[in-house]
Amino acid sequence: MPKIERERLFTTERSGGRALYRLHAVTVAVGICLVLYYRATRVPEQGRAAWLGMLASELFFAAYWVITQSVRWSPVRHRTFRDRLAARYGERLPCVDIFVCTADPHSEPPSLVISTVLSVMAYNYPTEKLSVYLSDDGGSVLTFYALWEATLFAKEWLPFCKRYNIEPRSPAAYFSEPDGYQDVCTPKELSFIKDMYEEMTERIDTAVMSGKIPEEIKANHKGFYEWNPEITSKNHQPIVQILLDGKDRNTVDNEGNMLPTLVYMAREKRPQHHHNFKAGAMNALIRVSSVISNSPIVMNVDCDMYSNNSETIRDALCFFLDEEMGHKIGFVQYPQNFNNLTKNNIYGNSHQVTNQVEMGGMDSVGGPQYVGTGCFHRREILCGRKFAEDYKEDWNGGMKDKTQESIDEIEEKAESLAACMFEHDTQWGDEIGVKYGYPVEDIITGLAIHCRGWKSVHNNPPRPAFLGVAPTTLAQTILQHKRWSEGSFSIFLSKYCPFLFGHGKIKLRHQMGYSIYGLWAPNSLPTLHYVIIPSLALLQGNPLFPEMRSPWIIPFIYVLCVNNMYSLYESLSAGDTLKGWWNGQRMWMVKRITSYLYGVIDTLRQLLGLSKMTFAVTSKVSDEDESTSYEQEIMEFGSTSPEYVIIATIALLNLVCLVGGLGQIMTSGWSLFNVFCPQLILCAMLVITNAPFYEAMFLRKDKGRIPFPVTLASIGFVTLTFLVVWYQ
Ligand SMILES: *[C@@H]1O[C@H](CO)[C@@H](O)[C@H](O)[C@H]1NC(C)=O
Ligand SMILES: CC(=O)N[C@H]1CO[C@H](CO)[C@@H](O)[C@@H]1O
Repeated sequence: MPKIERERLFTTERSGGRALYRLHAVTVAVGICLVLYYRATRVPEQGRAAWLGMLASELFFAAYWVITQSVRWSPVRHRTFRDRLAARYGERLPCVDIFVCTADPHSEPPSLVISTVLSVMAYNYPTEKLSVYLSDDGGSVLTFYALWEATLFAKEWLPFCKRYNIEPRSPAAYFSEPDGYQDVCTPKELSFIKDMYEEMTERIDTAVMSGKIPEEIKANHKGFYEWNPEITSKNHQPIVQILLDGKDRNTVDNEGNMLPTLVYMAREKRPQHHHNFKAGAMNALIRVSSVISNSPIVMNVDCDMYSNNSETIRDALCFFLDEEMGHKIGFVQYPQNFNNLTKNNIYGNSHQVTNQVEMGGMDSVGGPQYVGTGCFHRREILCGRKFAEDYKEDWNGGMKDKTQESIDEIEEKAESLAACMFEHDTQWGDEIGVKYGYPVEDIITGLAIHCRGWKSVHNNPPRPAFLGVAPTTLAQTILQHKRWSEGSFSIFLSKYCPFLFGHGKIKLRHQMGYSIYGLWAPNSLPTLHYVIIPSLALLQGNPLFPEMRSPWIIPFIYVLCVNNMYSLYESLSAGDTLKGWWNGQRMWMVKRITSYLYGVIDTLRQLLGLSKMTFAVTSKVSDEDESTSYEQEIMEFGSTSPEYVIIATIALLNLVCLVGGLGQIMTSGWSLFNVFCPQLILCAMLVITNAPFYEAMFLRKDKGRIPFPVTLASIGFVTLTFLVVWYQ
């Protein structure tokens, strides 16, 4: 039979300008070699330790630069063809399970959680093939109550979305858009649905505030009686409640269309059993869903990441159902985009460069990492299946209509799968499901999938598929990066180190790509050296760079300028502004001297057995003052925390060194200028970058300034440093 050439459901395009990029990379590589050669061959007698420190730092930076080239060499991006999917499959599409994870009703408000749930329930997809699961690790009746309210609201909301084809389908996001939604329907309809939504959120927020559910509401659903006064978030039985089951007459919307299945799950928690954080919740969801819907495709999102595009499921299926490549693809990862970034991105949280360049680059060498949210998996792969060339998925899997059991029986079975003891002596968390034991378990889960032979795809459509909430304070940003860098570094030092675990299984460039994140944390030490030592040496009269008239200065300047210009180009072409790039550079330094430093220290403490792994949820609520200064792009400090002392100390140290250094040069003649010019430039650049910190220390009067004790402590540290340097 002749093979029929079918049109592909997706295409892969290489980024342009790679020849130019590679040429540039080669010249930078030459520059770096010259710098290292100069360092290694001209170690001075005086200031030997500082010089060798510079050498070590530059060696690290050089190695890290080489690693980052793995993803920049040939990034790709994809385009999908949903029209071809529709022409070929119509509505004969696979069933899809969607997991939403939440952990705590106070840092993740239930009204926000259900907006996310409603946005995924409203996907443009056959509802009988869609099941939505909410995992509540807080085990809170408040979250259950909010979800129950959502089932009532969904009966109006889903038909409304579909009738007027509105976007986004998260009611919170839709109604908070300043304008644009007025024209789609009659004002009467709009005010009806809007009032309904606002009354619902008010009821939920009131319940959350008081911590209690009104008795008359409890009578509406048997699920409420699962909670009794003894239940705490850390000690309760497994709870699985099928709120909408896709069979019952109760589960149609007000136009008579079926609603998607909706399930609430709080897995069992007991103080004596370790619950393995989100990985534990994911694995419980995989099992619980297997007795309810058992769809072949599983998608998971964090509770703060709503769907901004109702076509995303069909979009992702263009990859899985593609005849030529689909059988190789294990998961489709969407980037993390945020809906509350400010124009210039004061805390450097836009991730656009990561999304467009680095993830696209990972895609070209074997596939992006699984980042734990916004990802479609094949169920079988999460359950440990190895890749085989002749693999063929049965897309008709799923069991919604096939089961004859009653809801009660199914719930009981599902609850037994969400019990603490279930995983005892099984492969769950190791060979099966999401892995346990590491704070960023998603990364090793993805790595293991790649090592079993599967590819993954990074799909970054122009219109973001999911929108989350970026940290809106400096403290949250630092905490989030501490968690990421620490988690990735501890993986790098474990048996899951990409170079060991991936050896012989995935490409070298893929291993290097994974290491970009694994080596975030150790970047802190060379960076600290670079922002402290040359400035101090300037004050001491100790040159650490070639003088301006020496030809050796050329590679230093070349590498510095070209790297910064390239990073500026990368940011601008990813959609950032010039000021946004500049803010990003400042945050790059701040993260390295605080988050990553803490990441290194904590990882080493764990290795030595001095501390246990903990998991901090980044709070998604911020107070009014903080939000205002975030919108005005003013850095917010306010509290006295040690990381602010580090930031302030380094800022102050550089200021003093710059002033002192300039003073010395002016008094002792311009011959010194030649020798110390590079250090002056470095120091001056640091001072300019740090400008907002001086302002926050000495000029600002508002609540968000750097508190006086922090300023005082940093003055103390700077003085101490100078005393030590002088009298050593
Ligand atoms: C979300 O999607 C809409 C289209 O419905 C688009 O206009 C908007 O830019 C997207 N939001 C963000 C933050 O990109
Ligand atoms: C949840 C949250 O913090 N949302 C904020 C995102 O940022 C905008 C300002 O750009 C705020 O208005 C939101 O409250």
